[in-house]
Amino acid sequence: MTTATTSAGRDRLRIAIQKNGRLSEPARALLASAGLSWRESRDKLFCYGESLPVDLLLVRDDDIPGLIADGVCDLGVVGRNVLLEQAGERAEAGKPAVFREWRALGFGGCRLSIAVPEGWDWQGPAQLAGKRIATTYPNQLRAWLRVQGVEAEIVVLNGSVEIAPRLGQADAICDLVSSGATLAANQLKPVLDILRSEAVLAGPVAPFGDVRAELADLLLRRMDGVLRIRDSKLLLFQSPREALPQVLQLLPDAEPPTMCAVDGSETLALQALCHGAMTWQRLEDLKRAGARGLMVLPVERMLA
Ligand code: PRT
Ligand code: ZN
Repeated sequence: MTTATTSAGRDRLRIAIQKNGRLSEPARALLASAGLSWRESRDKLFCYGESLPVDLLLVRDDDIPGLIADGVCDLGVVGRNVLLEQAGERAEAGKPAVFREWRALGFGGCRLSIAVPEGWDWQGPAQLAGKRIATTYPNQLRAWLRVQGVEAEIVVLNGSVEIAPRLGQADAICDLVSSGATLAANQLKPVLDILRSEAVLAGPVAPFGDVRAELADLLLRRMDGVLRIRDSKLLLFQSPREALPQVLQLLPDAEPPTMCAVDGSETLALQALCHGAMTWQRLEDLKRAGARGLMVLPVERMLA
């Protein structure tokens, strides 16, 4: 199948997501909150979009950039670490860029870090010169070493990178870290991050030239709405007019509030969309500043 025959003229949008793994549930949840619903095929590899002509293909995360490059899928939800690694691989091979990050999605957060044995007295990247570094991310590591002007040997492994130093295969590693527990269990310590990663919506570099452009636009608008309000709350309260400056100072993450005067008094009724966590502590601080009748409401949907 060529790119032209698989992707040209399709009137449904096809999104690849991870079948099983860290990103599969949050990716489905995000797409569902953007109003998509599906009927799953018996082999559970394909989900036929029912509410919109947007289908899902369930695959291994590492296959997603290639599926976009080949035009088999239009969009994909994948870790930035995977997307950049495969973009780097294409660039090294002299191939043109065909996929890129469209949106950061705010889940699946981790770092691609250099980690060294706990006993090392870490002085900086120059210490890696002449050392062997094990990784499953050779392209990103190579690019980083180049920028640092450090020459080291890259040992490419397919997994279990964290045990490479103990097995004598490498002196240091470059691997994904989230809590750091895996490194600690292997007597390693992270010393610097070469990438901050999270799940991203990946898509082609070139725009779609058919009905998929409208579908992708619609999906992006809805996803943006979902992402904007993910941790947002609607705060309703009243405040004496003179206390307003102090009260608003405690709401730096709020959109400009809507306010109206309560009839015949110096009291204002306000509603503000707040993007940060609305903790008890924060509500108590607002009350001390003069706010009254505080009410925190969940926000389900928003269309800017
Ligand atoms: O089968 P498939 O190929 O689809 O899945 P996979 O095993 O390759 O991927 P999966 O599900 O493990 O990870 C998918 C994506 O989740 C990654 O590409 C990252 O973008 C993201 N992610 C977020 C992580 C982590 N956090 C993470 N902690 N991917 C891997 N890890 C590893 C880490 O390297 C360590 O070995 O999990 C282990 C635990 O980490 P600590 O630091 O919490 O101990
Ligand atoms: Zn994988």
